[in-house]
This record gives sequence, structure tokens and C-alpha cells, in this order.
Amino acid sequence: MDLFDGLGGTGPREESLGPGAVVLRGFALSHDAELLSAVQDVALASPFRHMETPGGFRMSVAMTSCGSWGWVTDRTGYRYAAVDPVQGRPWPEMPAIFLRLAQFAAAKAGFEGFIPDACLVNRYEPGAKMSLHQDKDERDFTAPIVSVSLGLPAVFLFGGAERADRPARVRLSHGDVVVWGGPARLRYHGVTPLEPGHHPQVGGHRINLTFRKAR
Ligand code: MD3
Ligand code: FE
Repeated sequence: MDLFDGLGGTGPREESLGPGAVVLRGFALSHDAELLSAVQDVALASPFRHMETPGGFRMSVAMTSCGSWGWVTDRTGYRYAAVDPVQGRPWPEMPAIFLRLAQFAAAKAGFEGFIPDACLVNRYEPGAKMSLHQDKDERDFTAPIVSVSLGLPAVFLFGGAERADRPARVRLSHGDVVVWGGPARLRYHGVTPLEPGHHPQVGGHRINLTFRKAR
């Protein structure tokens, strides 16, 4: 396997955030251009949109999806849907580079055989945030979630099993990949408001890919 071995000998780049959560620093760097070009392809077919929460709030993060299932929210609730409700068509196929990266990262973290059927693509502009929440719209919590950060850095909040547990703050930068599984799978998490900045490849925002097994 030499596809994602471009990390070089620059010291320890795997950081544990606690049981089941591992940061693979720079894991996606060697394929960033290809990943960003695939994000553009996805967004051409299913554009980023600000969805509405069941409570009637507009999400500050713009989202789209690819793969068999896309995560959606509207006044009726949160769910995975096979059809993009904006385009009235199935979500774009998961790009091969997405699937390979997610599977290789999951295996590196001990989750062999991870087959994501959904990739939620989040786009943060300055000020956009994600409040503390759990990801629990998936059927099988034994499958991990793999996240890939691109563009501007963000402060990720990694909480506990209860919303009230004080979260750790973790900076996630361009190319960082995190695998969340096992005991970390249902922990509360969020993202603090994005600071303005400029990334040479991505410009003024942050993109996050989360790979899930929805069904
Ligand atoms: C920890 N996205 O889309 S990715 C989300 O940066 C979401 O856009 C954030 O939370 C983002 O639902 C964080 C990291 C992440 C994703 C899922 C997790 C961390 C997680 C599930 C359990 C524990
Ligand atoms: Fe989440």
C-alpha cells in the first residue's frame, strides 16, 4: 500500500484523543488537491445549502452529501435520505478517492472493512459553528466515523457521554483525519465559530468530510 504513505519521517503524527478517537495528522495532505477537486464535482451535482433544523433555525454550516445516503434536516426532523431534496435526484456517487481515503484511515485506526455509504460535506464560512451534538442517526454504532479537515483550521470540541461534560479543544488543520469509533462513537462534539483567514487552496473557508455507515 503506497497510495497514502507520503507522510514522511516527521515524527509522531498519530495522536490519541482517548479511547476510540485517533487523530492522523496530515494524513490527507498528499491527496489534498484531488480531494478538493472531488468536493467541487460533488457540489456541482448537489450544491451546498443551509438547511433548517427541526426547531426552525438555519444552520450556519452549508452542507451537501455524496454516496448512497445524504444527511438532511428540515422542519420534520433529521434523517438520511437517498434523494437530494433540492435537486430531486440521488446524491452524487462517492468519489473513489474519498472511499479509499476513508477506508485506509479507518484501517489505520483498527477498523478494517469500514464501508461508508454516506459522506456529509460541511462548508464553514467565518463565524459558522456546530453546537455540541451526538451523531446518532446511523443504524450501526459499531461502525466508526472518519472525518477529514480541509482549508482553514478549526477548534473542534470533543465532549463526553453527556452534553454537560466539559469538552476538550482540539485544533484540526488542513489534511488532518480523525477516526471516531468504539467508545468515542457517541460522544458529544462540535466546532467553535470559524475564525476568518485565507487558505492557499481553499480560500476563506473550511471543508469537513465525514464518512459514515448510515444503513
Ligand atoms: C466525534 N462535523 O458533521 S467532524 C458532523 O468538523 C460533525 O464538521 C464536525 O460533527 C465538523 O456531524 C466534526 C468530527 C466528528 C464527527 C463525528 C463524530 C467527531 C465525532 C462522532 C462521534 C464523536
Ligand atoms: Fe457530528
